[in-house]
Amino acid sequence: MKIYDYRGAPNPKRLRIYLAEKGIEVATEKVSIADGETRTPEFLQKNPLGGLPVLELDDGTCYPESLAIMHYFEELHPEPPMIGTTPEERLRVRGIERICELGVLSRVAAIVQNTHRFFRGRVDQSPAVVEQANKFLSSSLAALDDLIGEQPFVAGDRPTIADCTLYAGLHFARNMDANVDLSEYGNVARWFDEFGKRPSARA
Ligand SMILES: N[C@@H](CCC(=O)N[C@@H](CS)C(=O)NCC(=O)O)C(=O)O
Repeated sequence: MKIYDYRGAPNPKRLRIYLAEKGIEVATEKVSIADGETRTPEFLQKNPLGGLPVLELDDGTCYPESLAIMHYFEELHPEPPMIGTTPEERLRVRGIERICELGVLSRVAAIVQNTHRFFRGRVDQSPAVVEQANKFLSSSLAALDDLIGEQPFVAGDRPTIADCTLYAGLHFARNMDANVDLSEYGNVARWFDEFGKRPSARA
């Protein structure tokens, strides 16, 4: 199997963080978003929406969607558990992960696409979209700040898929100058600093 991957993008990064935390090694092949390689007819056959990451199994079948790929690996390799060990824990972790993706990573992506010079000419950049995204982002960060509290990880005392998604989202914001100010969210800021020291954060 192999993963089609690109280092400058948040969804491939959250999968790499997850795999590093699990200690799972999978071959990767770079597909450059910057060079338009996700939009070639060959790549669109692997994922009609052109997004990364994509998991290709040994029989050649291809599967997009980072979260679905994490769930697949979690079923193959349940240890260490990164979604929880009981139905209630999984319910809680999955819900928090959704806040991290829909409230943070996706909002950061919208801000970056509508402000960064890389996307000028590729996207019809709109200040109204940035304003909306910033509002949703602020309320999501406030909710996560309360949820994290003094816990070492986003969903408790061990890393989960929620950490992978939140770290990839905030790391993308920092790398792409999205001006996400964490000073009002002290618990998120502390967690971001601490998680950033883990080897998986450099994956
Ligand atoms: N929901 C998808 C999103 C995939 C996605 O949009 N990936 C971006 C990078 S973060 C991408 O590859 N964009 C390039 C393109 O759309 O051509 C996932 O979680 O994997």
